[in-house]
Amino acid sequence: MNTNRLSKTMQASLIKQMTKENQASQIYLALGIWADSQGYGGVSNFLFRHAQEERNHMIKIMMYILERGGTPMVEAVEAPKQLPKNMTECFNLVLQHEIDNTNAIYGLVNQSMDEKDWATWNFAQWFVKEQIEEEKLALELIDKLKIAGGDRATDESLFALDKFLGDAPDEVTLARTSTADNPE
Ligand code: OFO
Repeated sequence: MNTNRLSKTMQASLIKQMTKENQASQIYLALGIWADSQGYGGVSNFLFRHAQEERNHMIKIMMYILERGGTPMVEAVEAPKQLPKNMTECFNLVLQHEIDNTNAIYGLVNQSMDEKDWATWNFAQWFVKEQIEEEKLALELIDKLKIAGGDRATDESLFALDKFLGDAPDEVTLARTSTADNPE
């Protein structure tokens, strides 16, 4: 008896999304390293926390595939290609990345509808909601930087922004209940 409750195509798409989340984690790590090298410890800390969150997303999908009787796969990820030249570019990359990922999640939702796989449709809704939060967070970062003066922000205002992000309550536990220990 076939105990895999996922279609072959759905399993492949979920594995692809696992890889995308893992890739996202690498991107956030690279951005965090960049921010730290520029002296923005608060921003880098924020980005590192977010890298962990993206990894949790990968684990969440992995657990779902297992629960459905499927076989997840850990695929290779590419080294992040683009590093920012300044903080505006850094936050724009964050937003662009989140929008790309939202589109990938929408692809999963569409596929689950086409396949009438309502379990996966239901599972994917968590990510739809999560992406709303993540895009909102990225937009807020851009707004805050604009208020600080954007590319012309003074060292003082960048210092304040850096401190704010370093001290920010863990908004980035956006995967809130999902961790490597508890991938809900
Ligand atoms: Fe996985 O949420 Fe951002 O990309």
